[in-house]
Amino acid sequence: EITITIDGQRVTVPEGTTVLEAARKINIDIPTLCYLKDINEIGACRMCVVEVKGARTLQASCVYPVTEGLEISTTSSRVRKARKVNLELILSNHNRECLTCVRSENCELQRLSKDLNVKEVSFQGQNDVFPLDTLSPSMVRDQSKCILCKRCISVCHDVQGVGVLGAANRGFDTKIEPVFDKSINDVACIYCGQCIVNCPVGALKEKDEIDKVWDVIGDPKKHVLVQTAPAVRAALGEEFGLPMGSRVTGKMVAALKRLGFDKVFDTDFGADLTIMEEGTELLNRLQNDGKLPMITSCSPGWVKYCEHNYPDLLEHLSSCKSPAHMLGAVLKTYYAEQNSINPEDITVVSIMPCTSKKFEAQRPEHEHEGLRDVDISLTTRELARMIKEAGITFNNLPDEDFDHFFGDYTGAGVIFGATGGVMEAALRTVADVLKGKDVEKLEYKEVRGVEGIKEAEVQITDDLKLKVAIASGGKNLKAIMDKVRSGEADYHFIELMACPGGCVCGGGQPIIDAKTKMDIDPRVERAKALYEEDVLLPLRKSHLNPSIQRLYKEFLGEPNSHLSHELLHTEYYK
Ligand code: HC0
Ligand code: SF4
Repeated sequence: EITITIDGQRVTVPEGTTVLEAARKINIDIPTLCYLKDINEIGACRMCVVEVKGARTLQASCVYPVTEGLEISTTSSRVRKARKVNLELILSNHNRECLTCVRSENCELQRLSKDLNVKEVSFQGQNDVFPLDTLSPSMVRDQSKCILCKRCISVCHDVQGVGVLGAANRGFDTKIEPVFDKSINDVACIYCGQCIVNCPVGALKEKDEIDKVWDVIGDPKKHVLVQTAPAVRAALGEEFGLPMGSRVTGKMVAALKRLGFDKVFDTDFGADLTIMEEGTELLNRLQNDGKLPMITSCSPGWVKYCEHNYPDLLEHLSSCKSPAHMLGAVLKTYYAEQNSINPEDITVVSIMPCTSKKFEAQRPEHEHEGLRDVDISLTTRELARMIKEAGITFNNLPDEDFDHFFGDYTGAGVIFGATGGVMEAALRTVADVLKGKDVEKLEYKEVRGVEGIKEAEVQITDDLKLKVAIASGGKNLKAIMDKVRSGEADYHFIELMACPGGCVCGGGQPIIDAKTKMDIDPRVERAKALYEEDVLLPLRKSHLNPSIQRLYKEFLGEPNSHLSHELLHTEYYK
């Protein structure tokens, strides 16, 4: 325990605390910009400088550890002046088209300018002209807004284990970019969007496809179906000022109906369907000496990561398409047939917490007889913008229900959005199948939680103990995959998700500023919303979904049937 004095107030904190954190404890909010807790603590932007008694120069409080008796001033005129000069220098080189910026009102730089009372920018910047990098199907880089905070570099390298972003040149010419100034499309980027959700400004953003969706909705010839990923309901409310972790399933459906979609379906149905297919595939591999461990393949960021880094291990991936794509494929066949609609007139829009899903939607593997499984994929943020553009007062909407059949889902489908959820959903079904009865146990707490890597052994029957692993966040995927490659991983089944915490914290979710993330863990809050919905549902096992049962009876036959393989499975090669 160490006691220091900040602006005349005494505060006692554990050793290893920084001055920035200590100040927060006594409600002093020192400004920061490059700071990202545990990820980018580099003291580079110098917005957080403070005066330390006895020290000659101002110190960056985000990296300055407390020592007994330290005396700090956070508001002296020297401090205030230095911060303003630093901020104005950043602003002088920043493209300040705030009115039309996607991050307007959710920009840490804008907020800081306001908080620090900056009234004019007294420096003349270089204002270099940079072309937008729009080549990737998922994201856009706008160098003119980059403030060189390096958060994206740290996230991409240290959290995601990808490392395709770096700093080039020095001094005024410093630029953040992929190696050799390539497009993000031409490096091993997995489009996870973690750099986007950690960018304080608008230098990185998803590729906006809202207008495409408005166009199809407005086209009388098009029958437009929308589906929502499990994790969207756990975060969309944040865009409308609701607290983190608010579950807005019913309001989200109501909003989608008002936007003009012909039917509002749920990716959770696809998740239940995936459990049928993937569970059966797992049992087959177990019984017939198939490739083990089997690894989930629903996170397109993870699939791309595997293709770039473990092409020799692609056989471990389940052949199942992701839930969103399974649903798309049955909408363009069974649904089209049932409703006598020409599948070519159907547009499937998916609302996803993910930027990589835009890439997945375009993959050549994901079509059937020339029809795309998913035509357009929007992020949670894009959906929020559409709702705002339509003038819908989201918070006053009533709760409405998904449309029948493809909007019917179980609790197992809902929890897919949190790390460990796919595993738990699979265990619920596999246990029933192997025991030949409705097993009472529903909750597998051992696979829940936000740790980056989880391992568990689950006794399913007397002779089968399933060994499973779950990981989220690229760096953790790497740790697991290195074990698989070296033969040390004696698991049967592994769930891997590219984003830390799983889809609830996907790169397409509402963006939470660095300050808020010091106090609240969105992985925890958003996951809670999903587990809450799971408990509320009458059915919590995928195979008990009556609409899934009917789909097999009337259309697919049985899991892993010939037709299932044609529509719902694929193979990845690189
Ligand atoms: Fe996910 Fe999915 S759970 S990847 O994390 O499997 O994006 O939410 O939609 O497809 O269901 C994302 C979330 C999905 C899919 C589902 C899976
Ligand atoms: Fe790195 Fe993911 Fe951003 Fe690509 S999308 S640059 S992999 S953080």
